[in-house]
Amino acid sequence: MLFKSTSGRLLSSYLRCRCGPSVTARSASSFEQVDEDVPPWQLPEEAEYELARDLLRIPGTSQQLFLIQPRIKIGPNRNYLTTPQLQLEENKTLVETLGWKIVDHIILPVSSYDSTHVFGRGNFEKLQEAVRSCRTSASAIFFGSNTLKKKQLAFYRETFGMPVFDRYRIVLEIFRAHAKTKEAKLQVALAELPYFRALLGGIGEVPGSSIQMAGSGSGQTRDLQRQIMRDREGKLRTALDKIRSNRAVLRRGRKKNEINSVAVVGYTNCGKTSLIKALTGDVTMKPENKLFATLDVTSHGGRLPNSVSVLYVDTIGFISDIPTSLIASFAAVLEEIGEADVLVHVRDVSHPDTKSQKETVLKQLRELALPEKLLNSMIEVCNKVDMLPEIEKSPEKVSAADNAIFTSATANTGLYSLRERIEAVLLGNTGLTEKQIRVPQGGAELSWLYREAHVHFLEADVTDSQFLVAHVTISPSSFARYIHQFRKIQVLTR
Ligand SMILES: Nc1nc2c(ncn2[C@@H]2O[C@H](COP(=O)(O)OP(=O)(O)OP(=O)(O)O)[C@@H](O)[C@H]2O)c(=O)[nH]1
Ligand SMILES: [Mg+2]
Repeated sequence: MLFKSTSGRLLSSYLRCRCGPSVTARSASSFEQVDEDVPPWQLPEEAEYELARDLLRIPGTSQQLFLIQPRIKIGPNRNYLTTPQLQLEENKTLVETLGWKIVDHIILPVSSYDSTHVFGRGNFEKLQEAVRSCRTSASAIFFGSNTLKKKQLAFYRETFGMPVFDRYRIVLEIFRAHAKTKEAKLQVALAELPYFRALLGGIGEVPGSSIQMAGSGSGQTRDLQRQIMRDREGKLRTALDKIRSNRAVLRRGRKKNEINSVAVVGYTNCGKTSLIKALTGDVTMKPENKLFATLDVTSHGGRLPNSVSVLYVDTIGFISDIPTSLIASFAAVLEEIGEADVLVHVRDVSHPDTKSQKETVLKQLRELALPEKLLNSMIEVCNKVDMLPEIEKSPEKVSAADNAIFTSATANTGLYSLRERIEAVLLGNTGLTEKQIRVPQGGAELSWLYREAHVHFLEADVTDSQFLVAHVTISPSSFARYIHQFRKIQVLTR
């Protein structure tokens, strides 16, 4: 209740500023509640968010959910790689990640996602019966698939008289709960807007809310709601643009200094953070056994066998049955993945749904329109092999590419092979080459190479003790500069 009156007060404040005196409130009390400490021209970000939630009647507290798990029997939406039982398990994990509970569930065959009921008459009656029997324990309905249409949400809410969450909403709630940095919070807020906007039109009047205006009708209320969303989007984008331009500066610096990056992607909870931690020894990284533990794009320095330094980029996990636009709204992820030199796709091959998870990631990556070269050279990593029985540890058994690398991030196995593969792909994608260059002992050439290239090791030149042979990895542009500066060089291998 406190929640509602806060929102009512803030909306009133907002109305005064945006609409001037021509818009009046039906309920004088909502205006009387205006807190003069809140400047009418500026809503605090959190309050605006709460307002949006209030408009949609999305409860903020912990929920006891009745889960409806749809089962698609035929048609293009049927996923033959998974089962309703596995989808149900994942939905339970999503809910538990929030600290909420599933009190009961039902698996029902879908009649049509285009119809309001979604299920056929007989199944719908079964559903009504099941919800009725757990009426006292359930506080909300969780429709365990994708995004419900406005009319479907409204219908289910009215039929069962409780809030209804779809899968998109649950994932957004998790994002919100896990976002720690300012950038992540802003991106989550931005990701929510299309969802709110899509639903607003279907809501009209907000029963039980103080948000009702005299003579305005639902159309005007909706216009105002949309205006609030537009204003919020503008503010969020401006704030994000600032952060993004800082990131771009950092990336340009990295490119200038020829620091290569390796983007690590994969289904949520597959072990991306753990793998980067194992590859880099970065003890500050905190892998967690929960979905969407990572919501910030972070970079971690590591070295390849040829001693080339790279930055491993940790990213947000993918998940099935969610519009790709959700990930796409995390522009930082896209920018970092798109500009990476190597893409590593990590899989949890111990997961019963590993094949379907792989397809989800590949499909969503394709939708993100990443550079062809990056996608075609992507390295598949089959992680968590320590959890697999010996007999299952082969590419065919886990539907992996023949050249996939098998790792255990926690038992530190397969890491050297992975580094070697990253090195090979990096050389192929960037034009970096390995060379042996003859340099005078103690000369400027060697210092230059140490500064501008990656020197693996030096050996004595058997033909002349005044010289050394430097084994280096060098980019085409650095090599051109080296030739320009030290014209009398001798390159032994190319
Ligand atoms: N047994 C085993 N567990 C692993 C392995 N790699 C990761 N884990 C565990 O899997 C869980 C998830 O690991 P994370 O590294 O956080 O996974 P993630 O892909 O970064 O997850 P999100 O950021 O949530 O998408 C943690 O409990 C890890 O300890 C592995 O190779 N073997
Ligand atoms: Mg992670």
